[in-house]
Amino acid sequence: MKKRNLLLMLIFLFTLTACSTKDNKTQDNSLVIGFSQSGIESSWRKYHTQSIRSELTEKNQVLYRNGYMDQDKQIQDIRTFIAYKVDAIILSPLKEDGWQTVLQEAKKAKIPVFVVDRHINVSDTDLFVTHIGPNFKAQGNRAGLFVKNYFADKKQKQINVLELKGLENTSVSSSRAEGFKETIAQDKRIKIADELTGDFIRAKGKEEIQKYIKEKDISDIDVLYSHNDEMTLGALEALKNTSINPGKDLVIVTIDGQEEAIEQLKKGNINCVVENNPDAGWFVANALDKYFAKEKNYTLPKEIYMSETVFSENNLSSIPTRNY
Ligand code: GZL
Repeated sequence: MKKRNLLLMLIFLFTLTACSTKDNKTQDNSLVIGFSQSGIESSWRKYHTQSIRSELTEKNQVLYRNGYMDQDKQIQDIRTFIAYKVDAIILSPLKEDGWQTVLQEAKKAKIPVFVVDRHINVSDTDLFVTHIGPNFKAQGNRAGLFVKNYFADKKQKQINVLELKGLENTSVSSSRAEGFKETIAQDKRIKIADELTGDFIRAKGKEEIQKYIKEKDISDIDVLYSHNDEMTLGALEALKNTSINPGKDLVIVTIDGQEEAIEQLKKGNINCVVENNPDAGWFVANALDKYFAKEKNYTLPKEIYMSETVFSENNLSSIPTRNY
């Protein structure tokens, strides 16, 4: 009889300990999170990183890895997170393709993946919990709408656009191009005369415009549509050595909303800045909370869009401080 009571006591004590350990984890709520960022190519990107890291670090341990615009390094970083058995992975992908295999490894390890900023192209959307970021196509639409409205009351027979695109094979570049094209099609005079690629990098944007000035006649161009402020600021540097008056002879439309671009907008050298909100921290922390709360009958939406607007001479006085 005594042995039986002893065994029952041991089982009871073990159960108590197991529950209390589990409860501690639940009460503590803190997670170990792997955060793979694509790079540090723009002030926008640096703020995006800081917003997510500072918000998540309040309650969790964050293992941050900078991919330095190298997808192979990002994939290696994700494998490190899997080996470390993190509770969740935040992926800010450089490119759209090439994630299927490593995300299948994360799924096999039962580690949820949250995609932020640019999107990924995978056959099985169960490989990530949700995508949190801007609506890049809408940003392209807004840029196109500014151009359409700018020329609406002008008699010009043809309006030539030079498009300075971001990094190829990324959802952001293809969607910003698609949205812009869709909206300018409403005015048959507006045509994309030429396309350059600046990889979202200031120096490359400057180099591409310098080359264009040498090889073609930039005075034939009415609009520069640039996929991000860094490349636009590089283009403005290149235009300094020409007789072109940016913002007057050449309408300039850019995306992001960096402080430096707003300063050029206020000087009249840029005509329109489409906001691209980098402040993703709260959205990411909220999505993690909801996911791990495992509330009955609640699943996160596959897309969580961030709010953003457009800045031009019409609302110069109400542009919030940019912080990036
Ligand atoms: C879009 C983001 C882009 C920014 C650029 O949200 O991926 O990458 O527009 C950055 O500044 O390089």
